[in-house]
Amino acid sequence: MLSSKVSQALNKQIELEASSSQYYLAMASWAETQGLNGVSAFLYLHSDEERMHMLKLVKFVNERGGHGVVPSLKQPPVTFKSVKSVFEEILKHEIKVTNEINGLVDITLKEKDYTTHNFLQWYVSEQIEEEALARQIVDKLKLIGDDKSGLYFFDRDMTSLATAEAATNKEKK
Ligand code: OFO
Repeated sequence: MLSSKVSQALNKQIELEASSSQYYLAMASWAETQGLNGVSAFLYLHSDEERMHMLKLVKFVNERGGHGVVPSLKQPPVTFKSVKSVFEEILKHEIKVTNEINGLVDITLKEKDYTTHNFLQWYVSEQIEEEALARQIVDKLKLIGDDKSGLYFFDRDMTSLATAEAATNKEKK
């Protein structure tokens, strides 16, 4: 049985994962309108992944006698300055998520809830991957700078990355 403190903290995380999904969905839709099909494919997938993170938490909370609450969400931005700014935002957002997960882990230790602590280890590893990937993409975009043909090839590479991510996600489920 979850303590009310842990249950509240997990529900806060449910909200954060749901808003991540919504945020990345807005980015995907914007990228699609810019003709960046590889970038948008990657972002649509990333949005789905965040929904899966949320769902995993909802199910865990319910299994442990709590109630996973579906949150109402703020509207994410509609347009973005550039592809680089999109991935910089993602990196910033993922760093924030990592901090929140660490805070959650800390709460479970204080509450001596070792089951939830164990469950959260999946999120700890996931955050390492998510931050590393975002960082790698931002670095690539820095190299490309304002080079239009560089962006064209970047978008093409993102299509392959999206395909590879889709295969990894299937394994993770
Ligand atoms: Fe759920 O990992 Fe990103 O936000």
